[in-house]
Order: sequence, then C-alpha cells, then structure tokens
Amino acid sequence: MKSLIDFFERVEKLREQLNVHNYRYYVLDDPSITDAEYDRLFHELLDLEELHPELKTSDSPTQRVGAAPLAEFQPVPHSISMLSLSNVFDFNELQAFDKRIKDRIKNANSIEYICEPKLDGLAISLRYEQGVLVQAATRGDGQTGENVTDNCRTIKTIPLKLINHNIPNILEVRGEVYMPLSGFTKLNEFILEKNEKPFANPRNAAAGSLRQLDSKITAIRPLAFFAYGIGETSEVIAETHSEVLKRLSSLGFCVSPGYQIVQGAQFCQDYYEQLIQKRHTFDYEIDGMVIKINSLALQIELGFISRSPRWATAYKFPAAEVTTIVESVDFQVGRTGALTPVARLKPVSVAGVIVSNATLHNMDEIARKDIRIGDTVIVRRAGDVIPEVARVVLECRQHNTKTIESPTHCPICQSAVEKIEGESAIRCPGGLHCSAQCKEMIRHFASRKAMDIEGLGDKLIEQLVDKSLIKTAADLFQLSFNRLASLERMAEKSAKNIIDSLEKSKNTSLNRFIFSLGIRDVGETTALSLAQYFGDLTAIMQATTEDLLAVNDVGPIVAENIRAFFDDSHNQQVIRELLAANIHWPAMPQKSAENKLSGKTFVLTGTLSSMSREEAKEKLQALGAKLSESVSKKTNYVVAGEEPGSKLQKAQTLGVSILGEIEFLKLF
Ligand code: 9MJ
Repeated sequence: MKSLIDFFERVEKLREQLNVHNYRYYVLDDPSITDAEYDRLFHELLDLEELHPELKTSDSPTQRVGAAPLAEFQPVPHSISMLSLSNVFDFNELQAFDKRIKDRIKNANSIEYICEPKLDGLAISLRYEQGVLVQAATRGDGQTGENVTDNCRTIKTIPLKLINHNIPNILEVRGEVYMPLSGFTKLNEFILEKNEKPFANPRNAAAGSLRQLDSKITAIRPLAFFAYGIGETSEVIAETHSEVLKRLSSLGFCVSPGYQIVQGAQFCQDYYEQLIQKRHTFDYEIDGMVIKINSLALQIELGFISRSPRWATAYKFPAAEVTTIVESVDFQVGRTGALTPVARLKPVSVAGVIVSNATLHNMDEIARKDIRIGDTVIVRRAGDVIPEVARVVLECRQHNTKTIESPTHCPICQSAVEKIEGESAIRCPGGLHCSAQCKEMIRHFASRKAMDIEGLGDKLIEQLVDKSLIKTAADLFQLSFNRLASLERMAEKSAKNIIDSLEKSKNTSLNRFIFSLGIRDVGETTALSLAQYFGDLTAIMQATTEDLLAVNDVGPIVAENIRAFFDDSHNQQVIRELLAANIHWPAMPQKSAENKLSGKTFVLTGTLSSMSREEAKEKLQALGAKLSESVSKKTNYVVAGEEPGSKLQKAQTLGVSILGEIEFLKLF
C-alpha cells in the first residue's frame, strides 16, 4: 500500500516536471517531450489530485483552467507604485529627455540606456512568495489595482512557480499581458461566426479577456505575458536593468525581446528607426519603444516626478489615428460593379504615411457612423490596411455639413444603379460596358496572383481602355508592338517588354486562369479547389450547381455565381478568344471528394459520442487527412469531444481551429 507521503512525492515530482515542460513549450518554444507524454503526466497528476484533494495547491499546473466566477474584482494596493511612462514623440523631445537626465547626474558622460519595444497591452504586477505566484494585480491608478489572480493563472507564459533555485522570498514581477496577433485574428473570426461584435484591436481583446469575472473565459483566450521589470523584492537581485531582464528570463519568464544597451540619444533614435521597420514582423502590437536608464542605482537617484519615472520614457510611434476633414465623397466602381463610397480628405500623415482618401465601405456604414461632408473625422490606418474613417468628432460638427446621398446612376457609365436584395452594396449593372468595371477586371486579370502580366500597370490599362484599344482581357493578346509603342509616354523598350510578358503569361496554370476570370467570390483558394476537383476547364464550365457544391469551400452562393458566370454568352466568347490566343496550362492532377482533406492535419482529443476514436480516425483518413498525436503550429484542426485533454488548451493557445463534434460530423 502506498502511503500519503509516496503520493505527495509523486505529486510534487509531476508538478515540477510539468512546470518545466510548460516552460519549455510556451516560453522557450522548444518542447522536449511529445504532447502525448505531456498529457499522460498531466492526467496522472489530475487523477492523484482527485484521489487526494488535500494535496491540491494553487501552483499546480492543473490549476490553469480557471476558477469559480467572481462577483467583483477586489482592490490590491501596490507596495511600490506602478508608474506610467512619460512620452516623447520626436528626436528633439528625445534629446531633451537625454539632456534633463545629464543635467541631474554628475558623471553624465557614460550613461547607458536600455531600449525595449513597447508592447501595447495591459500592465500587471505578479507577486511571488517563496517562488509561488500568490497574487496578480492590474495597474489601476498606479497605487491600487484589481486582483486578477485567477485570470492570470490561466496564462501559460505566467509561471505558477518560478523554475530556478535561489529565488528571493518576495519578488514582484511587472510586465505586459497582451494578445498575439495570430490569436486575435482567430478569436475575432470565432466571435464573428457567432454573429457577435468583434474586438476593435488586440489591446481591447487583451483587456476584455483579462478583466473577465469568470476566469474560465480568460482560460480560453489566447493571452501571453512579457516581463519587463520588478516591483517589491525581499533582496537586491541585480545592479542593472539588463541583469534584471536576464534574471527574470532564468526564472521562467518571457522577457521583452530584442532589447539593446546603447549610449546617447542618437543611438536610441537609430534603435527606434529600426524598430519602426521591424514592427510589423512581430506577432504582437508594439506602439513605440521604451528607453530606460540601465543602472538601478541611477534610477533610484533620479526618482520620479508626479506618476512617471524620470529614468524612463516611451518614444511613441507616429499616431495611427488622426483627425482631418471630409472634403467630398466619390463613388468608386469595383470589378463586380459594387459602388464604394470613398472620402476625399484634407491630406494628413497617419503613422508616417500621407492619407488623402479613406474608404467609407457602403451607405449603411455611412449612416451608422453618421458621416457628412465637411465633418471632422478620425482616420485610422492599422498595418497595411486601407485607411478608414473610424468616427466623426461630433463636437466639431459645423452647421453647414452636407449629407452624403446614395447615387442613382453609375458615376462612370451612367447606368441606373441596382440595390442587391440582402446586401448593403449598390451596383452598377453595366458590366464590361462600364469602363470602370472593365479597367478593374483587366487589372485583376493581369495581377501577380492571376495571369501575372509584368509591366501592365494601372496607368497603361487606363490608357488602353480609354482609347478603346481593349474592351476585354482577350483584347490584350491582340495588341501589337506598334500599337503599344505609339502610346503616349511609351518607350519602344517598354512596349517590347509588355509584348514579351503577355507572351510569357500565356503559359499558366488552370487555377490561375480561373482566378483571373474574376468570377464573383472565387478567390485563389476556390480557384485551386475547382481546378483540382474538375481537372479541366470544360468540366468546370459544364458543372451543374450540384456538381459545384461537392467542391471544398464552394457553398450555394458561390456555386450560383460560378454557374451564372459561365452561362453568360459574353464570358463564353472571351474565354474562347483567350484560348484561341494560345493561353495554356499543364494537365492538372485531379482530386476527388474522396481526398478533400488531403494536406490537412487533424488531432483528436476527448471522447466523441457518435463514434470511437478509431472510427473517427478512419473517416478522416478516408478523406485524405493526416492524423497526429500532438498539437503544433502545423495542426490545421483539433477535434474536441467530451472531456478534452490539454491538447485543447494548446490548440487555443496556438490559435489552431477547433471543431466540436457537430462541426466534425459536418465534414462527412
Ligand atoms: C512595455 N509596455 O512594453 C515598461 N513596457 O517600464 C516596457 N513598459 C515600463 N517597459 C516602467 N518595456 C513602466 C513601464
């Protein structure tokens, strides 16, 4: 018979092992055991804790799933206040910050700064006693925060127990809780599927997820943590900030990555400029850099002013949201005839780029945001997306603003517009008789992912259509060298290059050709699925709506669109002409519905009520799917039955798509 001491020792051992594996997986991204092995250890611990609830502790890896919901968050006073950072916005202000420091410090010549990316999340303070997480608190007003311990326990990159020996009795670790961009995208997709309101940005998503009274909800949100400082400690742990970061890293934290020690304002500026270039390569949002004095003794000497330290500042990136004025609104005609309202703005710099146009999406959006000509508006540009009007600054509204009228006729070809039932868009029914649609169609046909006709840019397409030299994509292949060379601003060399690229583009693939036709809702992926499924163009052109529905990612609307496109005699004529111009492609290896899941990797977890795990495996394999035991970034889907294991958690953390039993059954 095993004594309680034996159980206790085994439980301790399991916790230690699981903590280390958790750290290797989430912090180092370097696991040393398979998920199946992790699961086995995890379940052994779960079983032992169930058998002996008295052995349960708050730092057990089993405690990351969330606790009972709270009625409200309790206040937590910070023994050392959580300071907020002052800001600088340009090099002059940065130099002024540097000068202020040097004026205060005697031996000011060799001051070391440490530059860090500034994560855009929520500051929190984690308190460890004897190496165990006992409390997590938000910044609040800097003096008192809110107790979010249950929620923080669910974040995998927050150690429940520090992993090294030689740990101070008391250690407060400060850093940022954030939501990785990949997780944010998946979360919003999931929210949209449920017809709920998505989060506006990763910061809001992180805040909304951390400030949940029900920590079980936080547990399924993809949050992460970076450490960048310390609060109260029972002993001195370092002499410099860079040593603090190294120490935190050795205790099991992810530390603010890519920090650098530099001297002088100019080197801080260089770091800043490099960071601007790199910012979109990170899987999290940063909104600037933080500059700190490296020496902790100097930090103490400088102290703080009001609520900000004198020894640090945030150098913010140029604002991604600025105000400007809507000067007029035009309607742009897209490839499929949809009329999109575009605001012509008084030019402003948004995140370093001059913006003079912003999409207003459609008339419903204009009504919802109550945008009028003459309004002062906030323009937003995030990453590479097209600028948009975020909202009107109503306080600035003048009495002479003008409402935006929905056009009755196409601004290009004057056809009377149509409103499509059930859609917010209005459309010009002019098709290729409308020169705007004709230009957009050809632009799409020639684009890189379609026929990839190098050198056929927007300006040239415009000239060709306006001069009636081309009306359809097929006409491109009838252009002669002399015709092209006679165009304004067209050198002979360029004309020759275009003739060459037209010739080169004729050797294409079936999927590119289908994509280039510009069938509504047929993107690259659907074009590939169609090409793989049917294998040749005639089969696609002759397929019935029912045939089309058998193709992966073709639903009823897309099937209708495809059918309508090929039923149109004008489209049939253009296709005939394109083929007569010798556009060709190699034969396509055909894929049938029998392997519609080929190339997709599935992981099963938990128990399915409708079939055994073996049956599920066989069914998936019959459709060409690959089965794997462990979840990784390469996993496409995790099928979660009843009582799923830690694979589900891992899938959530990695942002892998999760199928419930019903969604799983729909595959068949
Ligand atoms: C962020 N947000 O990344 C600090 N921060 O230091 C970094 N914030 C900070 N440091 C003292 N890297 C107060 C705030």
